[in-house]
Amino acid sequence: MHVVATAGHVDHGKSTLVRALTGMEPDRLEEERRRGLTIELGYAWTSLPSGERLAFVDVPGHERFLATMLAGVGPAPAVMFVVAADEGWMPQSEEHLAALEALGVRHGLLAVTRADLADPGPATAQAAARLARAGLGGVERVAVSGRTGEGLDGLRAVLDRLVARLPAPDPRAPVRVWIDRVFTVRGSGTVVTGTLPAGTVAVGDELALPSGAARVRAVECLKEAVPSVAGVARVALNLRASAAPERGQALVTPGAWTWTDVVDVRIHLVGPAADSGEDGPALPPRLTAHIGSAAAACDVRPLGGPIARLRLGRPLPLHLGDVLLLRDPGHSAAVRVLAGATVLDPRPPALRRRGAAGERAAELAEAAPDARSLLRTHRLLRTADLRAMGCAPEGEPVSGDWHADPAHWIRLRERLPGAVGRYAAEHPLEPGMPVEVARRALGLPDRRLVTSLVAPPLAVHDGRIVTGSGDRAAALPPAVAAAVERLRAELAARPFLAPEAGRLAELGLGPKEVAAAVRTGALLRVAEGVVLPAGADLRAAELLARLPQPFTVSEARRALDSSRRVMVPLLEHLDRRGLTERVDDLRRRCRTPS
Ligand SMILES: Nc1nc2c(ncn2[C@@H]2O[C@H](COP(=O)(O)OP(=O)(O)OP(=O)(O)O)[C@@H](O)[C@H]2O)c(=O)[nH]1
Ligand SMILES: [Mg+2]
Repeated sequence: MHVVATAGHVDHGKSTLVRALTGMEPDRLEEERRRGLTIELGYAWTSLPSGERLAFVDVPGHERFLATMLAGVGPAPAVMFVVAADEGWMPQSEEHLAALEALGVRHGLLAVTRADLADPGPATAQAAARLARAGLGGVERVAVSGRTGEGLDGLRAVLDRLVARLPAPDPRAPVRVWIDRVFTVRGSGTVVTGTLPAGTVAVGDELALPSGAARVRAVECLKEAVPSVAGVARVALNLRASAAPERGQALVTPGAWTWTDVVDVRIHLVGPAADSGEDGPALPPRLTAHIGSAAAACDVRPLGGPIARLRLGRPLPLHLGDVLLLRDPGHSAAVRVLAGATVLDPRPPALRRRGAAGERAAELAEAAPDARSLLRTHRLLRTADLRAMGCAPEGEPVSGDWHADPAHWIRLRERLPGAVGRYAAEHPLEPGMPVEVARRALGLPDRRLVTSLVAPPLAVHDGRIVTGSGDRAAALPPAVAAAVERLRAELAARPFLAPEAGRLAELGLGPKEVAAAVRTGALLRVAEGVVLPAGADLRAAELLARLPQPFTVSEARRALDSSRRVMVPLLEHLDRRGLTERVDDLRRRCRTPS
């Protein structure tokens, strides 16, 4: 099915035309019929000659109901612009056209109605010229009368050609239904209606409202219950929600949108505002932003040129490329619609430094609404972030589900070896830079990114980034190497008499230095505080093998000319290495290594 919204000056015959086309009454309220005026959005539908089904969202033309008009036009992909032949172009014609231009509506038709009252020629020419200026120059025109039915068949043919040209929406797109009506049905709870522009809603789906989750209990499309419906469609959804949904809220696929109250946008002035403006947006600082059926207070901060930052009165679920309509809420001039604002970044960075606004504007001036532009700003984004911001990731992730701006990734790759080198210089006793420290040094959000940046000659070993040169003993700082040499010299006579802790410290071998020397293989630590020159364990096993087997700790101690303090942990170390083994509580024997 297709959805077309009406537009046009008050009383020009929009509702009459919808009624004539569909046989349905778009003005449902008693008050509307009494006053002969549309107040609320009206809904009616029909089948076109081709068999395509078409639903109308009939909007009010009265200037007081502009917000309602915007709620109707916002989600509709095409418009039926109505101008009365006997009145011609009028102020709300101009205002509605400005709204269509701001929203970027590119599909529609011009119906010059009440053609039974006046020659439609002049009004058609006048309206066509205006539409052309607003980017709707290509639309077909048709003269009709809602009263006599003249021209209606032609209008139906025009509608058929219009809907045939509309782009087919993606049924797998994330759902966003801007709620335009809420009512309760006795016995079945809350029903919301709206236009589903794309994606699919099915019974049982869990969607999200600002107040929380909402389960779809039933789906209706043009008054028929259906198991599911794909956009474009008018839908009525029976919901089970924790809090009552409201008009102006959006019902969305969870996680698929960025709920945001700050966005960077490109401003596109429309109507009279465009004629008066120079090049930058001369907008008042406080406006109302409309999207879908939502209206939110909005502060405008110009960043430079057409780029501005909008701060919204409440968070809205937005995507890159969404268009917000900006309207002057207090202005009494004929046209209050001032601009369209295309979202270039739904999660913009804070602007702290002097000059940051100008830089940001320059950065966004050329930006296309795509993943590449977002990554240039955000540098690193996860797949889910990109999707929630409204774009499919391009290319392969650099690590896990992380995508990177290519230039940024190259810079990181270049920075990592320097950071590792500096760390090694500042921490000569450590075997390498902890990955977590590197993560912080590079300002990265995830350790996996660091790991992915590591390339030869760097390597990750035990949670540290090491230079893969292999000769790690060579990495021992000279002072420590010298201390190890002094220790060897001292132990030359009695190589198994490990020095006491105090002596180690005198030699310049504190716990850190010992750890480094052990790591490089210069020293052997058989127990906490018991340190011997490397290879002492193998030498001990050789000597012990010459003893009568099995032997006691005391016999071993005498054979190695050592002390009990050293001998007990040394023998346990030899047990662990499989060089000796216990025979009973007192004795051990040597094992021939297999
Ligand atoms: N003679 C004639 N009168 C028409 C025609 N179309 C509408 N009218 C009359 O014009 C008046 C306004 O028509 P509506 O259809 O309510 O106009 P509207 O554009 O929906 O008005 P709003 O919704 O309030 O903006 C009504 O009195 C209609 O009967 C037409 O083609 N010929
Ligand atoms: Mg009407």
